[in-house]
Amino acid sequence: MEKTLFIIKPDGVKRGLVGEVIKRIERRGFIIEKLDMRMATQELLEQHYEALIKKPFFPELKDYMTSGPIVIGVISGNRVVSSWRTMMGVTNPKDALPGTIRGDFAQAPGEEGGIFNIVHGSDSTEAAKREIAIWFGQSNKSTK
Ligand code: DAT
Ligand code: MG
Repeated sequence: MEKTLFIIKPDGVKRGLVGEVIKRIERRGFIIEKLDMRMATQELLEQHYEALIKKPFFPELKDYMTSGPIVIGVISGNRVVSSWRTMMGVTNPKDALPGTIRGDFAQAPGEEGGIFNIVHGSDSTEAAKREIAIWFGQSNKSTK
């Protein structure tokens, strides 16, 4: 069964959207395999967003992702990687369709620039395997 990594980012947790996001996952019939609330670390974010480290917005992205606890998990189901991406909506909430999580709950970047888009999902099955190993591998089973 295909698996993907999802994250409810600090803005999603602060705004009380954990239940809303989990409800959508369960309503769709996906199975929650793992679920944890924790603080992201700089080290894990640098591995997770490896491809973005050189981008000008990376420092801001790290600040955002460490601004509060995240809820992180693994879900499984048929074609869950692409289905979850569709459920999230596109990266910039300005373009995310109503009905998607980003389109229903997030706004276009403001003057300050950052994209606060509530959720993360792996963008391919390879990325899912890599990201699950980063966050739930031997050395990171739990922060507790
Ligand atoms: P996604 O989260 O849709 O997979 P991504 O992997 O390209 O998008 O980028 C990861 C996160 O980085 C994204 O959710 C928000 C932030 N980000 C991406 N592009 C950005 C930009 N141009 N300015 C500011 N933040 C950006
Ligand atoms: Mg991505």
